Amino acid sequence: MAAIGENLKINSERLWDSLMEMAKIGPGVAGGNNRQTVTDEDSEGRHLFQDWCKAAGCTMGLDQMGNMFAHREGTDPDALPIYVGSHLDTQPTGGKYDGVLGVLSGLELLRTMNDLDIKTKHPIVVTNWTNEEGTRYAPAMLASGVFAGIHTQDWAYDRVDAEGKAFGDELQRIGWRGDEEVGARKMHAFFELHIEQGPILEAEGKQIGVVTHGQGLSWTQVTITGKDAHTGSTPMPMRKNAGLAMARILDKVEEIALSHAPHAVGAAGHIAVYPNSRNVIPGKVVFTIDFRSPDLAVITDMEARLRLEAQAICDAMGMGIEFEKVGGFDPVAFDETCVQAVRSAAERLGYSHMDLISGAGHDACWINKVAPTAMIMCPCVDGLSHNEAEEISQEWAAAGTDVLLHAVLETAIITT
Ligand code: HGY
Ligand code: MN
Ligand code: MN
Repeated sequence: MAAIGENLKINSERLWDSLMEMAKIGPGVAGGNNRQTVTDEDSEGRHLFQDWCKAAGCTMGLDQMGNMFAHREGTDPDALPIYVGSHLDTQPTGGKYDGVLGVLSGLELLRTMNDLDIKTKHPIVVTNWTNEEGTRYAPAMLASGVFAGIHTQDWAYDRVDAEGKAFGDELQRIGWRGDEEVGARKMHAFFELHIEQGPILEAEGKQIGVVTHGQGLSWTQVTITGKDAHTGSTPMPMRKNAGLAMARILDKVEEIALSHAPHAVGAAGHIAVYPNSRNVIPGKVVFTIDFRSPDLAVITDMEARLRLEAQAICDAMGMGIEFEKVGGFDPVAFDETCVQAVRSAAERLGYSHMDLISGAGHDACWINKVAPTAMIMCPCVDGLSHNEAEEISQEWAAAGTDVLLHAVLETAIITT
């Protein structure tokens, strides 16, 4: 077969149709998706993906964390596979493309290679990583984290959701707990296509993000203990209002993140107020602070200042406070050879591109610890994600998948 030419492209219509078909499973209430990890909707999406992969001639592997591996044979049985993929689970008010584009673009690679009867030295494996989002079960990237040896499988199985249901039990219940040992698979390389989930590529008018790094993440769960009391008859000086303490702490979180502008970010997305009754002063609040930065020293500083400032606020208000680190990973530098394969693919195809640091966390951030890894990003409209209005164009999806195809074929070595 001729060298990989710029005219070698995927089937954009077929990719888009598959994205729209998957989006019908676990619909949200505003055009997006609510297909949370190890729910029945997750299982339905997994079955559809598995059916498509089998129709494309793949064999399907499944490990004890429910990670799915659709395998396309290579010509050299001893060559380690090239893995591609992302996640099919979504936020409760998620979009149609976060993670899903990375899985279904991998499937589109196999379909295109089948159409053109392309054979490669290295096998190709398309992966669906379980519980990337970390919304129902913290932390994010749970199963890829077990695969990379970050978390033990038992610890992961014991994670509980807001209803007290354990992850391992739910994975078993939906019938997607496989037998394969997690992490036993060895990879030649891993590539992940993902929407940017930020505004940079669209604002810069670029079709492709060549992701050189991923920023680090820190999740600290804070529990404040005040005192339930009547919101009407309790005099203001007597109150132990845990909600008020949280408000003052969240204002400090904003101040701490802005003190490291322009790259650091901070917010609380998870907030639980108890008893959450209109006429009861909240005696307890539990919330999670999400700090991120490309610089580990900045993350460490933000974590330390949060604990110091929050403790001082609660001491002054006569309330108890507890901190628990519930997630996090250091900033990531992706593999230069894989990153260059992405960059040269974009150049060969004539797609506008720029180097990018990923603002969001991805399974690739953990897989980078066990295999040479790189990411490709495509723009998303207004940089919006983790919102049902998340949107991308068919052209952006196709361009990202074309780059994935070329980067993978360059790495997998075409034999015919
Ligand atoms: O939190 C993240 O960055 C990813 O969306 N799980
Ligand atoms: Mn994602
Ligand atoms: Mn996400």
